[in-house]
Amino acid sequence: ARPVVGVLVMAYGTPNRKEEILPYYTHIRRGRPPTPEQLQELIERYEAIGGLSQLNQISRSQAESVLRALQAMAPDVDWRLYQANKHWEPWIPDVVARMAEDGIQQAVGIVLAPQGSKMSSGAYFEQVDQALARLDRPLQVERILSWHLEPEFIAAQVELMREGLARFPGGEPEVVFTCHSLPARILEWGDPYPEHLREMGEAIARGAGVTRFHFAYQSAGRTPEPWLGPDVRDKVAELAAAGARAVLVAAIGFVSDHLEVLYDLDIELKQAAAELGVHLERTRMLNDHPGLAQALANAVLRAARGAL
Ligand code: FEC
Repeated sequence: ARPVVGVLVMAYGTPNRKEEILPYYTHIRRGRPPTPEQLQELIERYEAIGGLSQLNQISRSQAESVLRALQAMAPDVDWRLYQANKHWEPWIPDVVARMAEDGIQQAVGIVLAPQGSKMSSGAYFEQVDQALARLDRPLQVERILSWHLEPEFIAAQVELMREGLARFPGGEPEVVFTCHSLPARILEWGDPYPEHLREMGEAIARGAGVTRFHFAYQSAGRTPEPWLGPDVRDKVAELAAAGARAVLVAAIGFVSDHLEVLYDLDIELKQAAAELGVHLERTRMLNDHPGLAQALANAVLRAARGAL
């Protein structure tokens, strides 16, 4: 019989209905409910992008494409797909429990965000570990903590970068690569997150022949503690002050169209740039790009072959 391998594809998660925005926000805040003002502000951001985010649908579709790529590359394995979310259903701990109930003994886990950090991909695997600790049967999960330099991923990003550059026929824009910000205390433990952003950006710039590029963080949490910077809004203001009139932002820390891209960049940042006299564009997100599924499948296959 073919060996059975579970493929646990983990995403951030988003509410599926408006009534779910409050419990979702409360979960992100580790159980502390937001104030009515904070909740209202988040509802308004969702309304500005059409009511809700399509992230759950996109994540599920990406996971299904990974499964198809694995089946095509390695038909000698019986791949079983499990998709789970960090902040909304299907919850990671429930899905891990279901894998065990289904008799899965070997699995590979991967997160739909390329770079690694104790506070990003690491936090997904903490949820996996908590679920594993409660199981009464063996389930081995190989962990892919980052896949930011997978060649198929970089190639796909290079293609989207070239397409973005073509929107500036007047000359090369300043390129700004972004990732979601994290609390700056991750630097105290030598977290790889900032280095992963830099490595991804450098590889994409090299592939697309970009000569002027910068790094920034976006969407920092609304908490008093310091977050990684520079914030992308400050970076664009700094470039504008230095005379730049054209900026291309590439949100390479994300793989889908979701709130942090469609609102924070396409609405908020574009408006701030316009006020500074800057023409700002954003490269498209990978979403259902076949290169993304292939990159993830390659990483999963390598991890599975190492474990079998
Ligand atoms: O489309 C959607 O509905 C979901 C969009 C979404 C993505 C996303 C990705 C990441 N986050 C990361 C870390 C944090 C930290 C906090 C935090 C807060 C929020 C809030 C919303 C939200 N995040 Fe998120 N994040 C998305 C949505 N995130 C909504 C709450 C309101 C706000 O602060 O804007 C702060 C928590 C706290 O207050 O204690 C930390 C990281 C990623 C990218 C990697 C990944 O996908 O895991 C890191 C998509």
